[in-house]
Amino acid sequence: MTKATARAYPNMALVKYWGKRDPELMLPLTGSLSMTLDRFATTTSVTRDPDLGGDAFQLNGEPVTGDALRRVTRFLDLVRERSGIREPALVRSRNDGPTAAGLASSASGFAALALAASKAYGLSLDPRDLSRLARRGSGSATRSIVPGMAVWHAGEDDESSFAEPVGAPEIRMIVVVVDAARKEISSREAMRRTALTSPYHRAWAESTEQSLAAMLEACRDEDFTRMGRIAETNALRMHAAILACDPPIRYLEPKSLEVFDAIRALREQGVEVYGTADAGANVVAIARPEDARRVAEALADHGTVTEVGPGPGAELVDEAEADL
Ligand code: 2P0
Repeated sequence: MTKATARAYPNMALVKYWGKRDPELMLPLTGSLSMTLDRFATTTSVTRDPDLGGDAFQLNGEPVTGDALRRVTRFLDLVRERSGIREPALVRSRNDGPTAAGLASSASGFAALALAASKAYGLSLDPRDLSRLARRGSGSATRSIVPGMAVWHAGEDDESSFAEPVGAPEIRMIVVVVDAARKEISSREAMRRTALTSPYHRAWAESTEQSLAAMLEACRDEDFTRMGRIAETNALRMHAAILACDPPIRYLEPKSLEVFDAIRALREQGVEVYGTADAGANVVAIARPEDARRVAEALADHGTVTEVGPGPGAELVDEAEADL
C-alpha cells in the first residue's frame, strides 16, 4: 500500500505527563493517565510519492513549512528507517472543530500520523508498538492510540514505554474555553524550563508517581470521588511547579481560577465535580455522566462549554469520507 488514512482524538490527562527523562527517545519522567476524547478528531492521510523532492505537509488545506514540517519529516524518518522504504510522502491533515479548543492537537495529530504513516510504509504494528511510535512524535500522542482511559507506563527504555487501556468508571468532561488564543510558550519548552529551573521539579515527579499508583487503584475500585480528587490535586501541583520556573510561566488566568472556584461551589451544593487544566488557561471539569448537563449549564457563564466522553483509539478510515 502506498497510501493510508487514519483518525485519532485528543486526550485529557487525569495524571499529567510533565517532563522528559530522555528527550531523544521521548521517555517521560513519570507515567500518566488520560481519557481519549470523542470530539475534536484529527484525520491524516499519508501518500508515498517517489517524485516529490521531499516530504510535504498540508494542514486544513494549507501548506505548512518550517519547524512543523521538519517535525513531520523527523517522524517519517523513523518510519522509513523501520520499513527500509526511503520515499518521501505527502501528508494531509485536518483538525475538526475549533482549532484553539484548548485541547492538545499534537496528541491527536501524531497518533493519526503514526497509524497512517506506518500503514502507508507497509508496517503492521500492534497497538503497543504503534503507541511507542506515536510517543516519538509527541509524548501525549502515546495515549491517543488507546480508546477511553489509558495509562502510559513511563518504562525503562524504548521497549517498555507505551500506553494501554485501563478499566475505569465512565466519566464526562466539560471543557470550558476561557481563552481561545494560542499559548505563548509551548508545552515542550515549558517542560524543559521546569526541569532546569523549578525547585519543585523533583517533588512534582515524586508526587506524580504516587498519584498515578493511587489513581490506578481508584479506577480499579470504580471510586469516582478519589479519581476526581487525585486529578484536581495533580493538575494544580503541575501548575505550581510551572509557576516556580525562572523566568516564571503562568498558564492559568484569573478566569481559569474563577472556573475552579465555580467547580468548588458546585461541590458545596452537592454536585461532585472536579477540575483540571493543561498547559493553557482553559479548564476541564470532570463529572459523572448523570451530572454532566448540570455542570455544563453552571459553567456556561465562564466560557464556551463542550461536553465530551470517552472516544475511540486511532483507527484507519476510508479516504473518501475523510474530506481532506
Ligand atoms: C498531558 N500535557 O499529560 C500534559 C499535561 C500538557 C499538560 O502532554 O514535548 O505536547 O510533544 O511530548 O505531548 C503536552 O505535551 O509535549 C502534554 P511533547 P506534549 O497531557
